[in-house]
Amino acid sequence: MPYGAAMQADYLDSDPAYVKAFLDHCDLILPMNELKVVMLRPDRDTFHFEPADRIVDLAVSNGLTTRGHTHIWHGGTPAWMEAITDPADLERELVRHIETVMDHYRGRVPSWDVVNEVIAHEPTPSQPLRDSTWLRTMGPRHIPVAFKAAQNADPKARLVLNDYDLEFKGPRYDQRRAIALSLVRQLQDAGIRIDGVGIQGHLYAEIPIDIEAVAAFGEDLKRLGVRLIVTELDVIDWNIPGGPAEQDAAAYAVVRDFLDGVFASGPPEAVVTWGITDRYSWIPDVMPRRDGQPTRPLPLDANFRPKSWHELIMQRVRLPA
Ligand code: 9MR
Repeated sequence: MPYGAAMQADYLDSDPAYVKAFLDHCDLILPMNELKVVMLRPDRDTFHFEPADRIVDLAVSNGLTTRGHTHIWHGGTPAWMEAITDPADLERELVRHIETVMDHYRGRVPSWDVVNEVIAHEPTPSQPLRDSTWLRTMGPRHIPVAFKAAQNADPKARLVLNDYDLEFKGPRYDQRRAIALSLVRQLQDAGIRIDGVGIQGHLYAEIPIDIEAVAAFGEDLKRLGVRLIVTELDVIDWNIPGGPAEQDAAAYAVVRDFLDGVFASGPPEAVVTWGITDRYSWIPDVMPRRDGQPTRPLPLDANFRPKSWHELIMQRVRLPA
């Protein structure tokens, strides 16, 4: 099973040690931002493939695998696309986008996050889905339309529904897991293929994992023929008092519990971390530490030294199924 990490094209030229870290440690490298619609499509007529191509080519030429992230995301839709108000027009553009991008990468990108974060942040029975331009303009059918287009565009690609907050304890998380399962069933009932559910794994060092619930979620998916995949693992440590030793110990414990839950139903399709080194991460920008000290979200520290939870991932992915 591959261990992989998300890479940012921004640092390819400026930081040779960054590229080396991926080549030293990864079986899979995926573009973190470069395949988002907002990055690929500055305007309706342009497909700007170069930055994503650099990462995909780096992976493929080194014999590694890759993944695509992502066709539909409320946080990655360009303004010109959000401005489309006619449902048929938006649907045509969505299908054209998916066909063009998957055609470009056919045979090189074998797994895609077709939709990302379509479950409402705090779902209610009447509002299970994310309030986005997609939902407002096309309704819930933006999800099957996207999967169907992806299936047609590259019949061999693995198609994944990706989301966050699927691993913690409590009714809100139970509900989010239930909605993910229900989306899988709805696609299958409509005769549309879905191969995986991505559990992003943006963990909080102080929030306990519901190991049993994650295990049951994996079993439920398995019964539907769908596999879990860890897509964006990292650890938010802003509430952990102390220094690097305390941060890393807390991170180790939460990653261990998370992997215990995920692996309970069998090996996931892959384990992917959202970056590889503490040198570059979204977490200090969005959730910096209260004491102003550096965050330690990723498996390699800022000097590329592996932490104990990097070793833990390696043990799990190398274990015979
Ligand atoms: O880590 C990504 C950051 O570099 C980007 O600026 C941001 C906006 O495109 O997206 C971040 O990645 C997100 C991912 O695409 C979806 N799940 C949440 C991730 C962290 O915000």
